Amino acid sequence: MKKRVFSGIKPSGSPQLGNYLGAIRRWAAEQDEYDNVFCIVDLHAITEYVEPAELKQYIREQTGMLIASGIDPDKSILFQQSHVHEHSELAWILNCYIPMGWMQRMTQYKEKVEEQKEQVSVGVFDYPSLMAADILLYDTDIVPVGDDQKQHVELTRDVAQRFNYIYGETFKLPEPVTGEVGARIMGLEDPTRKMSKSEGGSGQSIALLDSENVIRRKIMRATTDSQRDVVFDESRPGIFNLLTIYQTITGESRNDIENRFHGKGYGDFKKALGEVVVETLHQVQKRYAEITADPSYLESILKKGADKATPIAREKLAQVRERIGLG
Ligand code: AQP
Repeated sequence: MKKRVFSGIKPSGSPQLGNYLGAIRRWAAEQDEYDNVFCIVDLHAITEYVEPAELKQYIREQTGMLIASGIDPDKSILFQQSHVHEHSELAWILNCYIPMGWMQRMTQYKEKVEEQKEQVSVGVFDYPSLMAADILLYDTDIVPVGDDQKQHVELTRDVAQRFNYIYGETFKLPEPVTGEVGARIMGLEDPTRKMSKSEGGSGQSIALLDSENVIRRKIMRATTDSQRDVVFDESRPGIFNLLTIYQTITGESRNDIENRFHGKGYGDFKKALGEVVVETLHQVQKRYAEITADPSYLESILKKGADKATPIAREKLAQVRERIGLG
């Protein structure tokens, strides 16, 4: 029996290089090793306002990009979260077993509160409960996450344990797994903040659909420092991040990369990095254009995915309802 992996991606913007290097590329590479469930988590995307037309477009982009990056919808389950209503229902049930204090400790929530104060939505607060439902519905063994999401998987384990303790063995406890290199790609303008979709239009993020020239320009303008040596030095976050991107894509060792650019300046390195990124994304973009040429193709993939996910989710939810006396 292969281990089951649940991976979610939020259609809150156009997918960006951090999503690709930290997550999607690895999901595709490890696809045959596991029994995979890939979910376009649209209910998570609406925790912050997104224009309806844009949301639809982002759902298409995420789905298309997963397939263009090598996810095979015949081998794996690939579906849209809101098409399987059991996610919302289990999230509500889990809410009733999660103490407020656990949720208040979530770093992502605390960061949003810093930015948005009392305007932060209840959905943002409750995000980890919905994420726990996503994972637990499918008896997930492994959740591959960037290190920013690890805390949410820990909370998932905690609530599963609490439920199992009260009602008997119901949920499998998932393990979070983070890749070592590329687990956190930082922004190009401000390398102290992570690259994210919501900043796709700026120089901070490289969108997977950016043109070759835009990619090169964003990299050439990336923030570095006043030094010259192209070395992995964590105290210089700009160049360190660019080198990490280079290392993640090429798979070369830190030593080899430093030797290659020894005696050269940041300009030469950035040019080389631009080419490496363009080359990688070119293949994905080409495939994406082919997939999206037929407007109904992605819809049919998501429909088939929901048809595969629903019976699994329905069975688990029925068991939960039975256990708590709602069945
Ligand atoms: N900068 C990043 N470096 C490495 N991995 C990243 N991931 C996201 N950003 C980086 C990983 O991509 C997967 C899908 O992420 P998500 O869409 O579910 O949520 P997110 O982490 O909130 O992504 P964004 O791009 O930062 O979106 P916004 O701007 O909407 O918040 C996850 O495995 C994530 O760790």
